[in-house]
Amino acid sequence: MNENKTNINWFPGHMAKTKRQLLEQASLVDIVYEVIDSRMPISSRVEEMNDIIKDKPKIIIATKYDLCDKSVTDKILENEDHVIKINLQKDDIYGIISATNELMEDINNKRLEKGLNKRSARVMVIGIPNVGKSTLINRLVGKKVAGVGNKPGVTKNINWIRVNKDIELLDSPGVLWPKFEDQNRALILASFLSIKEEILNSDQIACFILKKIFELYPEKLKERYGLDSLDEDFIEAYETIGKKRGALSKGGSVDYDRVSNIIIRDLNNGYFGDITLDR
Ligand SMILES: Nc1nc2c(ncn2[C@@H]2O[C@H](COP(=O)(O)OP(=O)(O)OP(=O)(O)O)[C@@H](O)[C@H]2O)c(=O)[nH]1
Ligand SMILES: [Mg+2]
Repeated sequence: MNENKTNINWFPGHMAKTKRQLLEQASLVDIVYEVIDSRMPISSRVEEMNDIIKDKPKIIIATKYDLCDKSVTDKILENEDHVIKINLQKDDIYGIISATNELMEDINNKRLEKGLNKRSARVMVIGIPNVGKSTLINRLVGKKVAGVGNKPGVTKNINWIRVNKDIELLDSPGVLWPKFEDQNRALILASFLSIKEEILNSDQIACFILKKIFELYPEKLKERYGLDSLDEDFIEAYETIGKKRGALSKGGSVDYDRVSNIIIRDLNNGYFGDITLDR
């Protein structure tokens, strides 16, 4: 692994600035939506969440529920308090709205007790890259929102957009780099494109995907690529997949780079079927 590249993840000034901004933004909201990916309901969690939001209520929005292994993901999330599992591309967002209203009612009751007026819920979205933050914001607002898609560390203004008469939303999400002390978590995150190839190369990621699927869902590997087993150095597997998928270089030999990309794409397009990589 290239050391310069590995450092991108831990650019301390950048990290500190992002976190400071997030702390500021979080101090303005009543409720936080923590967006996680249902296919990695442990690995995609925001580690510093409690530092950032203190004791504010939070709703976990587990996106891409359509692509995950439901029984595994349900089990992992069963002890969490407010969880909405959702396919953001199809499902209605009513569950998110009603969970928000419910939490806000408590907050407003406390305000009333203190002699303050009731007011709209102010919420913000926080999550690691590629979990569906922008999609969620667009769904809530009902149209494409300009501030959406900002990269971490970019200074932006605080803009509130109205979701409905009871809810206001911060227009840009808080993005945090995931932490990964262990290689397994880094590879799961990379498999689902939440950390980019700056940190791990596509061969490493693709071989990890093959290994994981063989371990957890061997029948899916057989179905997709006709593989019953995995050889230790993945060469036979790459040869089989490359030939099957026509990933050949000009000379007719298997193009390993292309095979790696096929494997990563197949996973992310849901072509192996429903998969959850965390246990
Ligand atoms: N199948 C499926 N795809 C989803 C779902 N939610 C989001 N996506 C897709 O996931 C990809 C990433 O979604 P984004 O909304 O761009 O994610 P993000 O968190 O804003 O990503 P960054 O801005 O890169 O941090 C897009 O291709 C979405 O269409 C879902 O519930 N199901
Ligand atoms: Mg985005």
